[in-house]
Amino acid sequence: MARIVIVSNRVPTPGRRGVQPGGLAAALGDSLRPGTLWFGWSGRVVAETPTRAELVEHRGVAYAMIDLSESHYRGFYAGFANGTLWPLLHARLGLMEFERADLEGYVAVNRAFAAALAPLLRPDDLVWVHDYHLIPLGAELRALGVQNRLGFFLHVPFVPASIFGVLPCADLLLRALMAYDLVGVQSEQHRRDLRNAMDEILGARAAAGGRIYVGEQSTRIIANPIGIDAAGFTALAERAAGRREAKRLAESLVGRALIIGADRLDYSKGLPNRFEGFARFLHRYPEFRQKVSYLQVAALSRADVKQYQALRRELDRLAGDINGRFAEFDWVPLRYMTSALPRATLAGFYRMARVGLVTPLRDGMNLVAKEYVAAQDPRDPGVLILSKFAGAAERMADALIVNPYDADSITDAIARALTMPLAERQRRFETLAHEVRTVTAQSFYAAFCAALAGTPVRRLALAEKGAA
Ligand code: GDG
Repeated sequence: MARIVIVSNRVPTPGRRGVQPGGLAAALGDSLRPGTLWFGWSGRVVAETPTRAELVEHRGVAYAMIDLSESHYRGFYAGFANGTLWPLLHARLGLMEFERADLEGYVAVNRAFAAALAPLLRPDDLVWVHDYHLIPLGAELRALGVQNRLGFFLHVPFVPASIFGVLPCADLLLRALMAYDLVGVQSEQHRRDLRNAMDEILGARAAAGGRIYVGEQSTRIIANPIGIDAAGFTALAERAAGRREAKRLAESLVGRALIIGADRLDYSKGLPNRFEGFARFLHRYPEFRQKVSYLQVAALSRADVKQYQALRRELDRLAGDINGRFAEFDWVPLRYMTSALPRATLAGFYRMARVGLVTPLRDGMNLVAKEYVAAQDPRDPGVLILSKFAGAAERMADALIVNPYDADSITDAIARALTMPLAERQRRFETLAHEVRTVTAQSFYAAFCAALAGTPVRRLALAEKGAA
């Protein structure tokens, strides 16, 4: 079998899983096989970006990590990736900033990644590049003569062509995607949006087998939803429910129903809207006061990007408002924390929660929705409240689906979840659990690798070989 080479912006610190929040590392970490090479940024910022990666091996997996210079880090990571592309792809044009210098930094880092990765590649490797930080990487590898099959997966949503076209370099990025043999996105809707953007912005032509052409280059776009290690997560939650932290939380609840949310502190996750929905719940359904506790874990993320600092201030204020308005001397309705919990502790807390609140304004998939379901006790399952704008909603219609822009829809869903009869909770849980056990981290990984292995060898590469 061909070696799989994973490339992502951040390489998880080998042997240190479980504390860092973030969907990509969680899902890929669950599927890694010995023999795999994982390449990416070390997380270190140094004086100058080196030309070679540092290699570390852990449990048969090779990790190749490269440091970044301060200016590369700023332009690439804080600038173009998280100041331009992240808001754009989450349809938040008002938060998007564009600077040509940042784009240059973005391309320069992709070039540096390609130069450090190319010498590590073997001819048969399947190279699988992840996420919006690395869109140009494939084209940079091709420019160095790399002929391997190259795949790309976008973990975040794609947007309609008219929104993507706002980006001054929209055509450059779409053309860069054409350097890959296979492009995966999370949902059918994102696939349609990307296909339309290829048509409208690049004038792509459809060909046999679902492939599209732009000039001589061809690729295929597939919807390949990501999942979690469902069996592993259920076992983790079962074990964690008996541990000290779960007992401490249960004691602190004194019989109140737990509502839980766990997200990176990110504006795509709709936390202010969720807090507003909860505040209205306490206002409109006063009979539930004293009867519920809402725990929101909002682990700090990208704290050096200014939009994230503003969001944090806003949430601090909203949390203070809610508790100031509704708390009583022996009851605090909202418990809001910005530090991350260990993964096992979180799993145990999900299992105790009567309601899981997952209300992003837009999300590629959202793994918390799947983790919450996997953690439930089938005999007495909790209820998932899920935003219609999470990729997860496409296949999880048995959650209580809400529009997070309408705070009252969150309010009503909380009330409905808290009063839902056991039989209905069980029925909904069964179909959701079936989905979570069917589309897993492992099935995601295997399906993408099989589809990539099945793509034809590049026509361009063959022509080049023939010419040599
Ligand atoms: C991107 C896309 C897509 C959260 N708080 C803590 C913690 N977490 C973990 C969760 C989950 C992960 O972080 C978050 O994953 P999501 O999928 O919800 O979101 P993103 O980080 O935005 O991920 C997303 C994903 O990529 C995969 O393709 O689904 O749409 O945006 O695993 O449990 N983990 C720990 N402590 C916390 O406090 N340990």
